[in-house]
Amino acid sequence: RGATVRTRISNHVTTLSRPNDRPGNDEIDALIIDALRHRVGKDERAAKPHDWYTATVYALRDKVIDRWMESTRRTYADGAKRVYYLSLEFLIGRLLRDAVNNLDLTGALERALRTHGFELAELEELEPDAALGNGGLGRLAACFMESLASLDIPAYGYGIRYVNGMFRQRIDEGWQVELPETWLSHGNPWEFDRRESAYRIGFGGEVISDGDGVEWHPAEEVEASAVDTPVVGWRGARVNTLRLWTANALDPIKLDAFNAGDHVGALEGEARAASLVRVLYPADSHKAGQELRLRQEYFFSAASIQDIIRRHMQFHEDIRTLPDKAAIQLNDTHPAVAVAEIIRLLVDEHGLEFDEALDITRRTVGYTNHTLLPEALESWPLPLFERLLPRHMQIIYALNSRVLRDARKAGMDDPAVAAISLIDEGGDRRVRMANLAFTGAHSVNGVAALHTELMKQTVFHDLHTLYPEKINNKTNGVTPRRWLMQCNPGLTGVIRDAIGDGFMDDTTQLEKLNKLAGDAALQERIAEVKRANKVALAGHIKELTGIRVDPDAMFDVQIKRIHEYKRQLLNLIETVALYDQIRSHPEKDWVPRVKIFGGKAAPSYHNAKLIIKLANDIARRINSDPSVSGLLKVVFVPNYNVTLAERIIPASDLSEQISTAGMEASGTGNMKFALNGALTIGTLDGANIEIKDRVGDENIVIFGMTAEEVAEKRANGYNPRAVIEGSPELRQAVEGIAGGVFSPDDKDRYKDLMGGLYDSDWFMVAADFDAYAAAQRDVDARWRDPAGWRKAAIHNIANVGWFSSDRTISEYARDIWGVL
Ligand code: T68
Repeated sequence: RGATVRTRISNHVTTLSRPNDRPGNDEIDALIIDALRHRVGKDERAAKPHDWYTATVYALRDKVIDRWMESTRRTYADGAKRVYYLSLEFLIGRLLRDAVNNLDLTGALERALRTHGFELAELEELEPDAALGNGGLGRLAACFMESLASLDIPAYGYGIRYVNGMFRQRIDEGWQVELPETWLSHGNPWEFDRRESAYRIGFGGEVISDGDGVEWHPAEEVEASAVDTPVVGWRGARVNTLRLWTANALDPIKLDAFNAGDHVGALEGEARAASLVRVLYPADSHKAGQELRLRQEYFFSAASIQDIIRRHMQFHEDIRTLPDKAAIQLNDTHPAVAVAEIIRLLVDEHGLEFDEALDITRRTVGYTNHTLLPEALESWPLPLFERLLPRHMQIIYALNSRVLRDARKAGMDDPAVAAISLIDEGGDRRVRMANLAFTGAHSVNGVAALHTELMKQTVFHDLHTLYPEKINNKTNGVTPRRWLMQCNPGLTGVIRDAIGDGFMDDTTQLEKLNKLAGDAALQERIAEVKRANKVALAGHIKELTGIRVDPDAMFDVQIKRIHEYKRQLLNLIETVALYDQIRSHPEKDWVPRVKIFGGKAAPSYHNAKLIIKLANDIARRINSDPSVSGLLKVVFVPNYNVTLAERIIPASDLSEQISTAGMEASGTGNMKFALNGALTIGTLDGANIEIKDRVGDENIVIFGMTAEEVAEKRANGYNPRAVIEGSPELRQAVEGIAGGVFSPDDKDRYKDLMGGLYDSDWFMVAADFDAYAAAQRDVDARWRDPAGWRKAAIHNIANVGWFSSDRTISEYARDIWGVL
């Protein structure tokens, strides 16, 4: 059952659905002009487009503030439990359209701006894309914030206000070049500085225990200060807060040093503080490992926990009622040190016994796991951890001794006990953050059904045996406001005409489209919208890359972080194989395709960067070969981000979700594509499985090994060389790439990359190749039957309403947080 977003809006809240509540042009216009004059400081004639953009945001913010305060007052008055979502990443993208749409002000604002000669869409382009995240994990946090507000659940998101978020990607001669993205360079009109909400965060130093207790005397301290951004729910249901921490030195300038002539040393404290919030670590699904990263983790976790406890004590006075009033969700292990921080505050500052503190902590905390990849599981060298956080280290030992005691009591053997331990004793001793999060939480959830099962069988096997009630599944979702209504107004309009607007409050109502899937008129209208979106994207691609693509060709899209397990390489090799086939059999009835790739590689991830270069090398060769022109084009879109996704997804025909089975925890792009009427070609991995179950086997193209088969093949010895040699198409493509067909300027460029396929092929590219190629020919066959394709597209739209993040959040609220 889907969540209906309006059911919880209490009577005294005005929803914006009533027409008389909508401000006319005059009100919003007056707010904009006032902001332009008094806050931007420009008069209408002197104002530049950017000034109008800023004034528009200020005007909207003013409309939001009353609701924001009202939401807060209501929560205090009800004494309601709050949700705190701790995440080192929030990949928010632009906020203007989100706020306008959720406040139902689109029409009024468009009219107001037109009287000054501006289009809303034009001003939207001036907003920087806030990329305080890497990929899926960060974008999920942003969708969750929007759904929490839409479901009228009191919530705070807590994170870091990075000065430089995700880097900007430039493609130079086909290579990725990373540039700093300066999203704050023109100021950020959405945010509110909360200097009064500031906390001291300590690092290092020593722990002194005497008869009365324990005192931690940090060697250094910085101040964390809050910067708030309002998050508006659908129809203005509620406005929640995204609270991002920035850092200041306690002593911004050491005057004695300055006066003594040490002008740089005098500012060192400020520089150290600034470095904490300077950059987002750009490695997705990979641990960062540097000391600064651990400092960032503790900095934001400690500030958030202090803020949560201060708020609790202010209104409820008794720390023991914390679990009744606060639910803290850890987005992966990045905030796992919060477990130790809560216990520390309860024991050292509130005078509780350790066991009671642990019980309160566990009842308050939930942990979400997003990956099983061993290279992504965080652990910190014990000496580093102890040097930076000596008191937390003691607390982790105390927690560990209780956990190990439980394990022994349960009769577990040595290997099981070693696997459960919070300390990895193999080699250099390390603190295992996943084990800390697991043992410090009452709930541990995976993000798709398969992923949750694999958690139980693999990384958390022994912890699950010891604490079988903790692991639960919460399949991911995406917000339909951003990922359907805002990014695809054309499709939204057609759906509305077909089934009414109930789906806007409950996306499971999209199911009403199922019985219209065969309706030729509806198929036609949806196809027209898709074509218009493709024409717009083609124009954008021309602008970005200079490449001309045909909007009538199939747009076949793989956009996501570049990672070997996501297998962009499988797609690229198949592209080369197709290219070879078209040239050998020009007489065949080939389906014209545009292969679109986009995504960033972690700067230190050699193979991922090489895959980007390969995509660009393949594109250059194929796009300039007249023998396939009109049949095959390859595009690598630079600087893939949320804003680009909003343009590409509504214009896509085919969604590539082809990870090695068992490796993609869920995927969320897969949901966005299906919601916008693309068909999926995918493996039985992550949420693809659940998408297949909902859209039906005949409306999705599944290929390749299952997770079980992958595990089996890895265990029983897999010979990729034999596989490559046994598949003529694969062999020709791999040999071509390895031999320099696509890199005449450096014939050996891809020798090692291809060599890796022959030698180990961990990601099973070769093993799945023939199945993938066959599935692509099946896609061709479907495309040749336009009515069949369109019908399948409608069934996709109709049946993925369940993947709304409103549904996901309702499940967290009910099962983990106890707030619904
Ligand atoms: C993603 N994880 C999963 N991690 O890969 C994806 N990691 O399957 C899932 O849909 C998504 O989470 C949401 O659940 C990530 O995006 C990271 O970005 C990351 C960042 C830093 C360190 C480790």
